[in-house]
Amino acid sequence: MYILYDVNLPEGFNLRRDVYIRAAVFLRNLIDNDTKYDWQLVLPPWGNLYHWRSMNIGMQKYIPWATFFDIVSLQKYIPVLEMYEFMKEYSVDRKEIVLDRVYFLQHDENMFSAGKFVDKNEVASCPENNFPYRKINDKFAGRFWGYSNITALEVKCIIFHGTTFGLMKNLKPSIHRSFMFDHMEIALHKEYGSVDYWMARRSMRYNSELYNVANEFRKKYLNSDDKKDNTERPDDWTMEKGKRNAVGGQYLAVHLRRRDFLMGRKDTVPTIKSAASQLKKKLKELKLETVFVATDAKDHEYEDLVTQLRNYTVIRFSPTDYIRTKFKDGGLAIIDQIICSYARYFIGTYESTFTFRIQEDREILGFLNETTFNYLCGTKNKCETGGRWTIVW
Ligand SMILES: Nc1nc2c(ncn2[C@@H]2O[C@H](COP(=O)(O)OP(=O)(O)O)[C@@H](O)[C@H]2O)c(=O)[nH]1
Ligand SMILES: [Mg+2]
Repeated sequence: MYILYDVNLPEGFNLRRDVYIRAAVFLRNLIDNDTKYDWQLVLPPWGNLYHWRSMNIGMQKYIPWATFFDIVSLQKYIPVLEMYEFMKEYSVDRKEIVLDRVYFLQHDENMFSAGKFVDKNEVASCPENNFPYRKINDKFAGRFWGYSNITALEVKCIIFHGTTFGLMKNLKPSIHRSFMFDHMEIALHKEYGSVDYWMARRSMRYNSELYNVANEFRKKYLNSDDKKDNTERPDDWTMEKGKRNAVGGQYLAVHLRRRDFLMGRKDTVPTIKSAASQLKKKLKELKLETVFVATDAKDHEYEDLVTQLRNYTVIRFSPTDYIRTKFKDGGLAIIDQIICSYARYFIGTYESTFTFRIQEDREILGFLNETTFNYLCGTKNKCETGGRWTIVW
């Protein structure tokens, strides 16, 4: 039995990582509740993301999860397989893949306008606009992660509200073999921040080569290594234990989100000048000399920041062509995130899911909350404190 899913097209990398956790916990529950069938989750290949626009590094499409994540670690939480493996396993002639059933999830607009929410899973007519499926002969063609050889026998539109748990009633394993949920982001976490959530999150270890690149950089430019920083941990995440004594490398790390965040977020996203003065203040207070900057800023903005912080060592990760081509924009994002997660002190950007993922990694590594849940301030004098989603073991 296979579960597949896709996410609303405009969503970025780091929200998609959160949707994986929802899907993984869903699978975990399914497997625990039902021993009759073998359930597996098919990992939706990465591609065509709005932010991934580096040129000359080849196609950023159909990227398998192994490029970014450690599949063996994922498998210690639930059975997963890559799309290309599924395609080989599922189709008889190795050409055409016909999924049994697609559920196209939609929000209940009435609930949103009334502000009253109850669980719902109701078959409805399919939308006229923005509906990617169309019937050709006896099958449905659709987006299907960009694969033109995938179709479905049936597509059902569902008005959905509630947690992933509510999706279970749509599964009919005695009749069908494969189920795809489109717009999986509409289903909420079964229990956000629960032990299950954190197990799934901890199973998302990165591809070990990405750790190697990040660790080499830490050692070479930031004088940081796990032994000194008290951030050692077992290779196997299931052997990890909760702790709060991580020290981190002798640097402050900042995630400075720009680009689309500069629009309509003046209250929470600072100017470069303001960011520099906030960083200076913190560096002085913490008696640190070095800032690691993870950012999607344009070069001139970064140069501006470096100039304003001229009395400090300001550094960012600059990939070689080889690393850029091999790991692509997604891998570079993860390298930045790893380096931030090992810093003595971290300051993020309010409401950025990129920042959230760093905070989670720091929770797993065992840093004190005060060193993790910090945000740059925007033009508003009062700074946002944001939620503290602390780890549960
Ligand atoms: N390498 C790198 N990429 C970044 C950084 N900040 C943003 N990006 C890119 O921009 C995308 C941001 O989108 P998303 O993952 O949705 O996070 P959010 O929009 O900040 O919540 C990331 O996936 C990266 O591709 C950064 O500090 N370093
Ligand atoms: Mg985003």
